[in-house]
Amino acid sequence: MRTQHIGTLELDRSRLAEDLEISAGFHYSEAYSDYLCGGPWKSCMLWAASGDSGDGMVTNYDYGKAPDITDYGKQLPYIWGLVADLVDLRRLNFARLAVISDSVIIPHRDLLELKGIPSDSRNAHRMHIPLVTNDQCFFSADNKVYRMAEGEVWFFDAAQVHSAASLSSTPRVHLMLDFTDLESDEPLVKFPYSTAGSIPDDRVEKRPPMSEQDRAALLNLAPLITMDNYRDVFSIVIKKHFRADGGDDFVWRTMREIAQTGRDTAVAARIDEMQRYFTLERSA
Ligand code: YCP
Ligand code: CO
Repeated sequence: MRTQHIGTLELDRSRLAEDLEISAGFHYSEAYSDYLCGGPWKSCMLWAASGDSGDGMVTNYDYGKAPDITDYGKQLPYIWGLVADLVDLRRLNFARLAVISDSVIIPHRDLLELKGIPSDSRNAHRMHIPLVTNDQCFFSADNKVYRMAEGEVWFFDAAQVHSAASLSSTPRVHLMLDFTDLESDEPLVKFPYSTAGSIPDDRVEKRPPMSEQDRAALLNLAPLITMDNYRDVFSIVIKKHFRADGGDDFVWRTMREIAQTGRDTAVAARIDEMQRYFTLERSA
């Protein structure tokens, strides 16, 4: 399903705040933090196989067991109620809180590591519902940078190369829901929606074109890039992508160019290897 906004929930701010305060005491997994440059990707399972919150790596759950609410989910009556009222729980594999601040996500595709899981039980559709966000939180795909607002329900195409950023110290909290494939025409969501949409124009950031000066300045990192700092360079390049339009595939293209122009061939090899891992193949 294409990334699109399909509806909006009216959030009860005070009940949400109560749940979020409870969730502050949870143990969050930092699985997948290698996808980020900056702060970690913190997640907490509210619904997962056998109701076991597990370690947060979706490849480490037993897909033969029915998913159920976890002890964390049970402690968040308001947030869990939002999920239970909204979606078809029979197809819900995972519901997680996903929290990031001061961080950017390396452009990647998800679901690549799930090919070994039977097609009727693996994650195939994702939804995002921002619970707490701010104007420095972004997503990107297809060289579009866009924002989701609090309470909005989005279908999210995780099979497409995407990136995200939370460019302030205020934590961004999203509900992230993963569903199995659709066997029938039965709707995933209990309100009327169509899947014919796309990212609304008014959510797309109007970024200025990348200046020649900025491009040159980024390429001037080539003599500096080493195995010690290539993730810092990644962070600079990804942040630049969220602020200015450098064209299609800007992040990977620029990282490859910086690495290949640099002195250390090991760095160029690492960037190639990362691009394969994050966007092409990732065996379980
Ligand atoms: C995301 N994808 O795009 C997540 C982050 C890894 C998987 C963690 O938000
Ligand atoms: Co992702």
